[in-house]
Amino acid sequence: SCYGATEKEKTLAMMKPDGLYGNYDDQIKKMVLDSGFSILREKRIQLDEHTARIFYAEHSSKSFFPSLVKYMTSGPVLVMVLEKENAVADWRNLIGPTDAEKAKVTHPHSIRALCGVSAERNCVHGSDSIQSALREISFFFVKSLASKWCCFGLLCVI
Ligand code: RTP
Ligand code: MG
Repeated sequence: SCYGATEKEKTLAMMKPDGLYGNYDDQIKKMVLDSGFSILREKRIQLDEHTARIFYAEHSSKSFFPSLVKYMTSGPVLVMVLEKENAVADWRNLIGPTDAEKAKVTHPHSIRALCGVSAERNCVHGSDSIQSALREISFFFVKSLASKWCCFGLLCVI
């Protein structure tokens, strides 16, 4: 039999340190709920260097990587599992483009336009694909939350 599954898609959202420092959390949560997402889980954590490096491993060869790791460990973050139809793409649309300075011009109603300040300090994260969402939800929460899982006798598969 199968567990943990609803038919709705999930994504990992995060308020980065500047999102929390700036006290944007209530405003961002209101935008999340007004846009039809359910917040299935949330937790406030302090990323250490090791965890930040693994989370953003895809960028490890980029010139901005050391600075990104410093930024992401500069204070607590709030990680959330959001659920809704089309959650991954819809959350990316709601947060807006990576460069928050440009977002203020091109996507003035986006979350990054609201609380971000630059290409780096963009105050929120969103998984960029369904595969990334699976990895990232499993990274911060229990794996069983990330997707549907089924057990056949003692063998359980995700
Ligand atoms: P995220 O993964 O945090 O949701 O952001 P994203 O997909 O929009 O952008 P991505 O290319 O994955 O970059 C990850 C984070 O690295 C920082 N960054 N800095 N200085 C720069 O040019 C630069 N480019 C990216 C940002 O914090 C970005 O969100
Ligand atoms: Mg990304």
